[in-house]
Amino acid sequence: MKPSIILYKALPDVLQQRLETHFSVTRVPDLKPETVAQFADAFASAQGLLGSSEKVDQALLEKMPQLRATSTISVGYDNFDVDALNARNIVLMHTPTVLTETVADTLMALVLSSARRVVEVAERVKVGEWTSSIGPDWFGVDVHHKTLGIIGMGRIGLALAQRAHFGFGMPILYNARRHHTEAEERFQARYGDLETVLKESDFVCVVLPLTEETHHLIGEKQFAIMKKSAIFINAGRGPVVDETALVEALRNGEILAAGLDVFEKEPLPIDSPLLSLPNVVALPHIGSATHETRYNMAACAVDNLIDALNGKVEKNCVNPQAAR
Ligand code: 8YV
Repeated sequence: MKPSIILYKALPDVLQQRLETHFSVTRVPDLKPETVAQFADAFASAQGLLGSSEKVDQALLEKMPQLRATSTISVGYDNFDVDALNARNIVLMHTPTVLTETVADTLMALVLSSARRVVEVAERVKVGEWTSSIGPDWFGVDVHHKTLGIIGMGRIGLALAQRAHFGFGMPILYNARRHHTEAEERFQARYGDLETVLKESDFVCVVLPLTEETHHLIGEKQFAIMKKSAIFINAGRGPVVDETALVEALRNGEILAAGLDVFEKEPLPIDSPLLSLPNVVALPHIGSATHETRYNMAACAVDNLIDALNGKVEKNCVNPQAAR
């Protein structure tokens, strides 16, 4: 008999079929308590769980006594209670490599659009404000050869450094838990403590996962030591930044602008003060959102679940020690 799994995210047909050759699949719309109650038998017998974005916590795990493997269509897994998974020997698989280049492209898009005010001036063209040759009120600031600060030198930070160094001649300054030899050798990246990176960078790019240590890592004090001309970019996880402090820093001119793909609350509420600031580019968490990459992430997550339920956790597993 095929093992039973719960699928809580739509997949392209070909991937859904691949999943069905290996598993008996129950497709549910989400992981809300009322959905879990409605499909109680399927949750009770499921050995695998596949989807993305929703909370997988103790309360859900209690409804899934047979669960052996979870597979998320994302690199980030802050929505999972990993301690609870470990306590039950449930493995967690993720998709760390397939989205790296696409997210780095998004970061470069945020850098360029914030510095050159692309969104703002394009809107002005659309409402008919381009009536004579443009003056300084349309100007942005240069990107090339400015110092790019990267906080978090993981795979995505490295791909960003590559683009900035080779494409834009930008000196790279970075902070991470440890020195990154490859970044230093290939892109002449310079290591600095957090304060140095904040103080000396023209662009401060946060590419960090959300953990207890990174929650509100960037707040009032950190914005205060950035250059007044600094542009702040976040495409990791929203709660790494104290958004109230960010709004104040943007309003008070402590920094020049911000390019954001992630927020403390997503979807970003329409009454967020960030949306009334002209010097903010706010994207709807599109970091990995291209047709190609989202397909590759879903395919990777499907393969990860097949591997995990066959006891193979050498690749893409967050907690291989939990494998029984
Ligand atoms: C995901 C992301 O696409 O991978 C991540 O951690 O933030 C995005 O690439 C998003 O979580 C939706 O699945």
